[in-house]
Amino acid sequence: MRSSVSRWAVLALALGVIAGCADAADEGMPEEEAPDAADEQAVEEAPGTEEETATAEELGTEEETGEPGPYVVDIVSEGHDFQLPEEIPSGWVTFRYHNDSHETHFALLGDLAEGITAQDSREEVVPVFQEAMDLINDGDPEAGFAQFEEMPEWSEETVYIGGPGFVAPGGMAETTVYLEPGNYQVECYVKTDGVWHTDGMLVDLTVTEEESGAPEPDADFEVILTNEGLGIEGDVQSGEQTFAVEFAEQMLHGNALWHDVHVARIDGDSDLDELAAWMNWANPEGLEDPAPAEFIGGAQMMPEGSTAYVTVDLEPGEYAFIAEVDDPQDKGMLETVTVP
Ligand SMILES: [Cu+2]
Repeated sequence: MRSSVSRWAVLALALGVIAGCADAADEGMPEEEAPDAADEQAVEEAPGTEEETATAEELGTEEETGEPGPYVVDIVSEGHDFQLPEEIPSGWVTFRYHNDSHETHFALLGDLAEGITAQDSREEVVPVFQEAMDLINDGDPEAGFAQFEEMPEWSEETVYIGGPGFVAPGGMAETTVYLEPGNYQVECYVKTDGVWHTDGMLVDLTVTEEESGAPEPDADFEVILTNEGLGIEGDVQSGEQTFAVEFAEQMLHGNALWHDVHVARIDGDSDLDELAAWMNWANPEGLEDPAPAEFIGGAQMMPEGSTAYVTVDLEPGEYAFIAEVDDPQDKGMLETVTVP
């Protein structure tokens, strides 16, 4: 679960936010930390350091051109676990998240305050969320949200840096982000029987000073996220598609999170209201496995000014692009697309 960020800095807000006054949101944004210029940085510094960066798997260079290819880090889950390297390079990194389990998961990256580890999150953050969720499930959301006063101060400094979105059992989600060196955690806070998956899915990941050497990916279309909603620009075709996710604006929502985007296959029988309600963890049925749709990935929340790239394999059909926020439909954060 989200240990953090400024969402707890403005925690005093949470009750009010949940009650519907969502304004003070941006006070909490760590804009200074937002990797605004992330797009430009990697491209220049990428002299083929690939051979040296042997800590994780990667795709080879494109031999014909001599240009560096993506730096791929595979993450595997077989249950409530994350199997991944302990260290990866900084710069553009492509995560391929293989969900070999029987539940829906995601892999959210959080850049932790100095000296903080996933163990600190397990000891000081997870219990707060679990107590809160238990109270919400017992019908006392007010007492549940009051729990967040117990969040440790360091959690306010956690900066969420995206990562693979929701992915159905047996699926693979691919997301590319630009990472600064630091001590990160990777987490999934989907719930099973009201218990967060952070019981096992909260692990450390060190991002080293070494550069991945990978270029910024090219995009086939774009998803623009603003505080007014989610917009898709360009044509969405079938086959393998990479879309850029531009976090043009960012804000704190009623579920105390920033917006993001996930992609789910839908059909005529899909209940979009049910899907929308599922996107809010603060609902007892929200984020509770199984998901009401087949998710195929997405881009987890990032600071304003960031860009992520998501690669999906689209068969012709209907898809929902949706944010993990409260009331995504009312916020213009649910768009449906027909892929020809
Ligand atoms: Cu999970």
